[in-house]
Amino acid sequence: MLKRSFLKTTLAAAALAAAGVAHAQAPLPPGYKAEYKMSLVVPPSFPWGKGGEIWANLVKERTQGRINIKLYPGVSLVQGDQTREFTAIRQGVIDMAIGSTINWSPQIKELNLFSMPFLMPDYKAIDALTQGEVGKQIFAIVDKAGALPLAWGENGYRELTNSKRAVRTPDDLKGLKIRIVGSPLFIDTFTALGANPTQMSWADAQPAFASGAVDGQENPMSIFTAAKLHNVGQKHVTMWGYVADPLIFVVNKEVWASWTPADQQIVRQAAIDAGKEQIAIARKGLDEADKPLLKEIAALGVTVTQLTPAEREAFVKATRPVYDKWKAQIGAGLVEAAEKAIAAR
Ligand code: X2X
Repeated sequence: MLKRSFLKTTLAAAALAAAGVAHAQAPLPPGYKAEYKMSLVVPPSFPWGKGGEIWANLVKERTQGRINIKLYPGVSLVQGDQTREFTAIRQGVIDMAIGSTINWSPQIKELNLFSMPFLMPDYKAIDALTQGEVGKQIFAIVDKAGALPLAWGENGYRELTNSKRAVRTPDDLKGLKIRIVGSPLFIDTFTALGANPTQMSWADAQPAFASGAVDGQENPMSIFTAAKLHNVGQKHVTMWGYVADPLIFVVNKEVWASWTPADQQIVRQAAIDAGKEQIAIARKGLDEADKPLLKEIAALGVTVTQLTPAEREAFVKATRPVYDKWKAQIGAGLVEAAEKAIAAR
């Protein structure tokens, strides 16, 4: 008897609790997960990771919590190996990501387009590609490779830094051990310049700078400041603007198919809105005429070398054979479409 009334009370309490939960949060549509995993290389203290936070928050707000996204910075879902990220998205180990074209280029050779040395001279040139026909072609290729692309973001212009000396000429790079990531295109570029390139993940790179195992690297200034690379010996910056890596917002295709059309539309629009905001954050301090971010970096005790057009041209010339070789590998048609779009910007 006692046992039975206890059971009754417990059941009633459970029913009430369930009703309470249902009141606060409508039940998820069938097939929805309680949480989705978003992969990122860096956390929200970097403009790139901030883009992930903005996207996740917009989605949560606009779906009233139906789609709840957790950030996994440090590409932790693939144990820090950023060049395996795209495969993991395709396979469903990762539900969604904002990834650099560099990190996915081992799987999608056309993404090497953005790593072609000195292809994009300025921000307008990046926009001419990502916001135009070339961008559409690239999205079709990413889609075919197995993940659904939704929007563009930007890591930024990758400037050269090192611990040894100010670099003004290809000769100054001779013998410097430079950390690179991603595709063999980077090995070719730095070999052509007389440097000694070594491939390693971002996770491994930072201790390697600190210990002096490598002399230099190339990354956007927003990464330089957020990671405080001046504290790990990177005291010389050369603004050469040789390559910029866009970011692509993607979703795993099965995850996408599991959402209602209305929620798909919300996730897509949120990615576009977050991408726009993220690009503005990534360019802050660099797209103004006086580039105020460079003054801040110089104030950290860093030498900032700005090349004259003639000095820059020497780097262009030295890497031209690499450009020509990779034009064929990427596909001459795509590269020529990019060259035309940039010329017409
Ligand atoms: O590893 C890098 O250099 C980084 C953080 O820029 C990328 O993920 C491409």
